[in-house]
Amino acid sequence: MLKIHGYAGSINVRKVLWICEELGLPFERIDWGGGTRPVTDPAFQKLNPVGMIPVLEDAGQLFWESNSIVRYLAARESRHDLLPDTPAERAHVEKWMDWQVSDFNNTWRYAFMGLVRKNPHFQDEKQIAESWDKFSAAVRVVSRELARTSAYIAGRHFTCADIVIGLSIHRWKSIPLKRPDLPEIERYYERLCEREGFRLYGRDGGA
Ligand SMILES: N[C@@H](CCC(=O)N[C@@H](CS)C(=O)NCC(=O)O)C(=O)O
Repeated sequence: MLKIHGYAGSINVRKVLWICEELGLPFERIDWGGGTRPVTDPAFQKLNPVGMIPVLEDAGQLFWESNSIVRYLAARESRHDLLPDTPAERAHVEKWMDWQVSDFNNTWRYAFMGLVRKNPHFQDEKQIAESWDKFSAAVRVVSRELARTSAYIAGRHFTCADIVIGLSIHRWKSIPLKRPDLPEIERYYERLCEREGFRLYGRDGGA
């Protein structure tokens, strides 16, 4: 059976939990990080040299980086609907995944740590406001793309990219600040709520 290392509240662990639900793959989850067992433990460092969760263990092989794990599992199950096998179609899915884990991810850190995690090191009001503005600007990018596709981030069908973008949208909605009115985002969120994986691990799986 697959082993997923990482505490269940982590947004990056929840990507892996959600794709397992989409694929119908059973797994065992093992707590690391987030106040459970520290990722600095030498036993964890053996699982991932960069010391981050999630880590996926599959028949003795170790995989890390959440978006890579999502792609690996979709490819392992030959789910070309979730991860297309033609280069151009696949790149259209992957570009959103790469943007999520790099640029989009970097917008919210300060506001999320300060307002949701209530970390005392992230309480500067100006920096919270700057982070929130950047986060909302990135969500507007998603909103404009959804207006173009009328459905999902990479086109008419649900793909791996919606797992990582969907979790990011949930995070945006978890920030206790007044949000701009973005009907495309609300419709997308409702569409994602139709999926068991999002209901279990995206929407309700924590902030
Ligand atoms: N780029 C990495 C980022 C992973 C990451 O930031 N993981 C966080 C949890 S969301 C972590 O390992 N935190 C250490 C801890 O919780 O102790 C990925 O997508 O897998």
